[in-house]
Amino acid sequence: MSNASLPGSSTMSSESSDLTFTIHTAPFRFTVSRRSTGDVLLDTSATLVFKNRYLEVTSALPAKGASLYGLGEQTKRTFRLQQNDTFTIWNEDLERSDLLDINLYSSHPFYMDVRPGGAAHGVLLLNTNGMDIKYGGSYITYKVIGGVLDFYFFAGPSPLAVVDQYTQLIGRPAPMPYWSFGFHQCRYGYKNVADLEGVVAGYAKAKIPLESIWSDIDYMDGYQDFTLDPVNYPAKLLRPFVDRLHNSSQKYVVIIDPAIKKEAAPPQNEAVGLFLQRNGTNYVGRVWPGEVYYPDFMNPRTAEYWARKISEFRRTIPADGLWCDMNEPSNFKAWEPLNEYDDSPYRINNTGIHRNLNNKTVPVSAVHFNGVSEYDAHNLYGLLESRATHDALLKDTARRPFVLSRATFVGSGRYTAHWTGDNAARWDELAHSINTILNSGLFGIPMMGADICGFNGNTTQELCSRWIQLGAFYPFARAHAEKTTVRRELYVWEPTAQSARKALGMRYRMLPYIYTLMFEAHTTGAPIARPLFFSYPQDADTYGVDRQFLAGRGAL
Ligand code: MIG
Repeated sequence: MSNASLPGSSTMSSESSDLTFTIHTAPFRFTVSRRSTGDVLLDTSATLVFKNRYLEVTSALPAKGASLYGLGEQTKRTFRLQQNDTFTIWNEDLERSDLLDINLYSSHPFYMDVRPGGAAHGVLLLNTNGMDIKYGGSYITYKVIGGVLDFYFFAGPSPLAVVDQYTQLIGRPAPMPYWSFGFHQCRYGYKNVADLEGVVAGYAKAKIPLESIWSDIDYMDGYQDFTLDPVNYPAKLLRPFVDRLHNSSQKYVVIIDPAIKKEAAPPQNEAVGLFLQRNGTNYVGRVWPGEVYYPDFMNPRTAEYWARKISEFRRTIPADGLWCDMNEPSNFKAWEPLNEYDDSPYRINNTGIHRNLNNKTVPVSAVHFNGVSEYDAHNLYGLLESRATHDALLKDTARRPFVLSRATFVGSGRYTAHWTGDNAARWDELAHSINTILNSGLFGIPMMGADICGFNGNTTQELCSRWIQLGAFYPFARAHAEKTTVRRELYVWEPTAQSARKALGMRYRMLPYIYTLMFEAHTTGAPIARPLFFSYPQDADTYGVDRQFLAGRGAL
């Protein structure tokens, strides 16, 4: 460290770093600058508030010429941040992801800033609490409802160097198995094993490659994890079906929701500490199976319980991957009577209308292992479930796990793939999917996709044809749909089938390349789907491009 003191300020920097940190005493503020260019990357001169449960910091940005990307998760009109864009960071199950600029399932208080000439840096506020962030063009403001101001700066200076440095800190993306880069078909509402068989046969007949078929909550008995519907999905039919899939080198993925039906929880004496607590007992919420407890994945014993349940289930149905839904965590129960711990002094803009933090989730007054409050840990729920699920699969199969999680946080990429959630079958959604997917790459979760053909609403032949032409180049390529909508397997319309054969044919020819990109992602953090400026950082014309993207360095 060198420490050059000016009157009223002191500057710190390590010899090897291009960044310097300066504390100014009168008035108090701190700045972070890039030594080689003199650029100021953060300057807290405008506002700095540090109180219990309320932190506010504003940093000046150059009035012109900084291009920012990241922050979220939310659906956005453009990939590059626009002046006056706002972000709320709070994991939320809105039941739809097609509304613009509203907090969704995941939390990533990380952005990348690219300056004219191409020098890029990254900024992470490593804080799990809810927050509002405003990008004002010439400034960025954080209003955070807890924790501390734990900022990390990644000096780049290339965009690839930024994600390399970022994933060194938060964990490298999990190496996904080769099969998971094939095409996946899912649908909420597949009726029974015969329905699944028909879909697999439909793909074979249409000569469209199908790597895996998925089951949504339909396979369960009363929507309970680790059970099978005895009428429509009995083991005596489902197991031979999965065996036949495996014999033809195809895979089977099932959904699991975190919440466990009260009656199915281990007896009280074994269950102590396994579930979230409130007022000294297990908190009871409501999700698909009825009244439920929420596993507390902060407790190492809960991870053991989870691994045991997964392993037991896999003895009956050897599922190849697991899909973790509803892990914001979602809760259908109306708000509890609120106590002082169920609110915050400043109301973040939850769901776009400043809803209470408890909206559609576990009350934030609930308590985890070691007394950690849900108020502080809420945004970690999906990350911790992903870790437990990943580790359970690894232990049970001794193979690279495939996990898909709806809720994510900083570092989730180490365990899981991700998707954009409940999108809509609309043209604007086709476009917006690119923004969310490129963001996920910045967040260290490169295995990312959107529901091809759209989830909510009735799709059309034309939209579905175009969507597979784009979706064939998503890192994670899965078609999925809501149960009340028209069937949209890619063979349903012949023109769509033609598009699918062509686009997926190209994807399959590129699989060795895509798989190499996965290796690069795992070793250096480089996204699989990349913005153009990753390959052309000096070319300012690429900074606003979000209707095109690159697979790796060179395939547009
Ligand atoms: O309350 O399992 O985002 O993909 O099909 C809805 C049913 C629960 C939400 C997921 C969606 C899934 C659906 N789930």
